[in-house]
Amino acid sequence: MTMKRILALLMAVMMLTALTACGNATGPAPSSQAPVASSQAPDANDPAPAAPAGDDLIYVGFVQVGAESDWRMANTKSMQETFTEANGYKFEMVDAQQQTQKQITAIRDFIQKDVDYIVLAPNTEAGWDTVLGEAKDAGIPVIIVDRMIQTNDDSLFTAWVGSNFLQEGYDAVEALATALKNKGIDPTEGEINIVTLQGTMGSSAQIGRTDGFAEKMKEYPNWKMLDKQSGDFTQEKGQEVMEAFLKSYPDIDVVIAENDNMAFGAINAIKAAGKTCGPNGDITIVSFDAVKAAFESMIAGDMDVSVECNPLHGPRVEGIIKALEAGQSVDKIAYVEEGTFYAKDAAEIMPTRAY
Ligand code: GYE
Repeated sequence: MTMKRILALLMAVMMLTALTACGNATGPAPSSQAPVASSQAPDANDPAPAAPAGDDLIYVGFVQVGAESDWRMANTKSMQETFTEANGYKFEMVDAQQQTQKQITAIRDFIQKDVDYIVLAPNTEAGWDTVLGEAKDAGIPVIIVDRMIQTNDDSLFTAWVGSNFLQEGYDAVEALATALKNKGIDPTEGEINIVTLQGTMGSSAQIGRTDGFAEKMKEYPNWKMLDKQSGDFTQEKGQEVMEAFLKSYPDIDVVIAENDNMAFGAINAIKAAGKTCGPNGDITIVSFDAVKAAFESMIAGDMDVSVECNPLHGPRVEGIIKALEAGQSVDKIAYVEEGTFYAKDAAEIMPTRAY
């Protein structure tokens, strides 16, 4: 047990003794917004005694979006492999099945359990102020990972780490221009008909990718966005939406899939409709994430390009927690570096990929 924790425990015992002596357990709720954690002695109105002796684990409650995609599974794995008991953590994860309301309930449960840190991967951006205010009042630091929240009060979270989704949207425009050139098509010539399979509406990954693409594609006046619809980041819904698109639009040149799994669904739909896609096919497939299965799809000749989104946030979140435990300040906002991968390079790069 660390010295800090021995002291914390001692203080807690002293406070409890004092409490029992005067029998007064009322008083205002603690409202410390400083990113203090398990090492802090409990407030006098804390109902429970301090952690049992020998328990010096840092208690992390992780509110995950769901299990909708390969990206998400890699993200969950990264968190689980980082926050192990051997590394000094007690880790609990809630899979919110892509429901923001379930995430809000999960945060309230973690507040009840008095975790040391709440790590939140928000499903959608809006509506967090109340529940994060409750976490703040309870003195529990909130670290946001992956997608972002919308708020006017940035004291509601301690730090955020994730991807620059708007940049990814811009990158997808360049990715499409290059993918077209790679198959001998001049991206500035002729009408290029595009459909987009959007992610979960209202999530940062959807908003950034949709907006970034829309903004930058203005550089190509010959590109036409025929339609956009959400496939909720899943292969199944991606396939359904693509089937409907293929019925409505006989002349689709490009599919922008806001994640790899929806692209896999779209590819199935395209093949089932008797059409072709990929570097040697008629329909160009641009995707996001660049998970291993996307490399396989590029090697198989189905997908043209994937704009990378890195899910390995476990060690990044741990870095933030370690710094906070050591009383150091942390970056409020930290972006992850990302690249773009084309079918022609996929076989060579695939063995180096970590997810
Ligand atoms: O692109 C998608 C997942 O928020 C970056 O969520 C994440 C996205 C990712 O379902 O595959």
